[in-house]
Amino acid sequence: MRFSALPLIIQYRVFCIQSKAHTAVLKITYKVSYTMPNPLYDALFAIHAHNDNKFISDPIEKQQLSYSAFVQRAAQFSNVIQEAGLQPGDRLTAQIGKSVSALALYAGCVQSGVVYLPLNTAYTASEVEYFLNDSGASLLIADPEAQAALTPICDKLGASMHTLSKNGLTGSLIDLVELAETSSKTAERTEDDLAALLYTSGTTGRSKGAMLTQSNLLSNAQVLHKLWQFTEADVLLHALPVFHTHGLFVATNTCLLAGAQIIFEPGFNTDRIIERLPFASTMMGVPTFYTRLLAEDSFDKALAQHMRLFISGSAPLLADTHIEFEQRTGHRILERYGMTETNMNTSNPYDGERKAGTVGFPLPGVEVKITDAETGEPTPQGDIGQLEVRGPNVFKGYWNMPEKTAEELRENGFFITGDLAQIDTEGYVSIVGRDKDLIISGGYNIYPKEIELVLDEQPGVLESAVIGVPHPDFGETVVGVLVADSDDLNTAKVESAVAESLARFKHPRKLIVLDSLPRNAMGKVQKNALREQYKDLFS
Ligand code: MCA
Ligand code: AMP
Repeated sequence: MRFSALPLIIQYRVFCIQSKAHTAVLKITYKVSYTMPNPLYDALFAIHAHNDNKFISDPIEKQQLSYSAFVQRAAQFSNVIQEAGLQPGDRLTAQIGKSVSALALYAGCVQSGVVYLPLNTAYTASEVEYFLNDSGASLLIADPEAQAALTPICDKLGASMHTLSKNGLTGSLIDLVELAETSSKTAERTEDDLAALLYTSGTTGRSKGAMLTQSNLLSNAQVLHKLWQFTEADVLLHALPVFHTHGLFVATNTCLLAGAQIIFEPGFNTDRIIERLPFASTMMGVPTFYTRLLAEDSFDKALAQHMRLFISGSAPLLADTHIEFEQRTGHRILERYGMTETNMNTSNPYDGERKAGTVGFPLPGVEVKITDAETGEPTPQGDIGQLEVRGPNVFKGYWNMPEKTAEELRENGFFITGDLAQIDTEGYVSIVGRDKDLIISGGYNIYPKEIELVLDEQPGVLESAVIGVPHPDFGETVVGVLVADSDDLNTAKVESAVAESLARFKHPRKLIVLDSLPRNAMGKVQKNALREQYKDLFS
């Protein structure tokens, strides 16, 4: 391991215990260690080069991979990326299943200095085309099943493609990885260099690429690791997708820093989770995970007794779920709040009261304030206003969108989240609403405008309004309200057109046809009235 890969504190200890005779030499080494060539790689991966503890395991199927083997695998991916001609700062897009190879690809990108752009596996070919084109990525890693649809897009955009099967075991990428050396040159990066580009939808319809730097990811992981007290004795039950901040950075980076073990599930399957829970000490999930567990009689106190911590985020956890969970298991879920652009911002305390319906306190190093949307001035204590955050966790801006960036990221470093919040007298933050037209279904963000644009194009549709309504499983779900401009409106045809262009999770679960949309005096569609009218559709 390169000496500089050791955290400074350890290096300092090594330095202190050396004999006096070596002091001169060590002083030089200590100085050299200040130039960390790739802070994220060094902290998350290089540190484990000789760690033979388990990293990924499946206690039921008796499979395991050590940290050191993973670091070697990541180096093979890094070599393949470099041999493909990608330079530090270039973008690599991946639309692949959840597998150890997917994680090693992420690590390989960090090592080679390439910006990682993971995509939801549900995205259609036309959605992938947008991301590939907008990011200017030169390499796409895709599922072999998508190869036929994506090859013409890559050809058009001048990008190369490699395939990786859902389980990460086969594909043209693996063929090359198998032949690659198990050590790789680590690209020199600074804390301010980009590590990842994660797309997040916008109110204007099309997605914006959030530029996340090495220090955005590293600083947040360091804070969470400490705050949630992760250690190498922990075993995290990981059932989240690894194409979003929650599963890729919050869950994985925190474990990597701690040297903890991960039970790496391909997705959330309630039976498999219940089977593996006895082997875990912690779990992170979206609220749907917890409501699905509570729906199982076998999920009881005995099953959860040994657990150290359950964490929830990405969508509001209903206070009722929080209370029912505690009654059933004796555990209070720790709720935290974040965004793609900011990583995590607030968290309920590890020690101390975890208040239901709140997202806790600002993380160490993160400032939050509640401001008036009109004036941008702080509101009086306890008032509801827009939530702004500032800290090392806050992204660098939107890829190639300086104007959008300037609208949401103030010059003084505060990012306007678009969430409405209030802070109680003890300092607990509550997210009470959204200043943005956003639906969160099962933890996935859905921007109504993107769906409305597709609906409005369909024959027979005069106009549309897309709303989110309460849903027992997904928290919220999508409903499309249409106004017909002729007798030609065929909702089945509208549904198949939506299926062509948008990922399944964005599809309206119901289409309703009205004579007209409710509007206010200014002519603006009153979505609140529609939400109220259809709030019991799925209850
Ligand atoms: C799957 N479907 C969905 C969703 N997921 N529809 C709406 N919303 C969803 N979230 C579709 C499937 O395609 C399927 O369609 C049908 O719904 C039922 O699928 P099911 O088997 O029940 O779904 P699943 O595979 O069990 O997935 C549900 C899930 C999953 C486990 C809740 O969506 C999930 O893992 N969500 C986590 C999302 C996440 O990681 N968010 C973090 C974003 P059909 O029936 O037609 O086949 S990061 C973030 O928000 C910030 C930074 C933060 O704070 O963390
Ligand atoms: P994303 O754009 O996918 O990163 O989603 C970020 C959004 O998810 C935030 O702006 C919030 O609206 C929402 N969110 C995340 N965590 C929570 C939470 N614990 N409670 C309420 N909303 C949340």
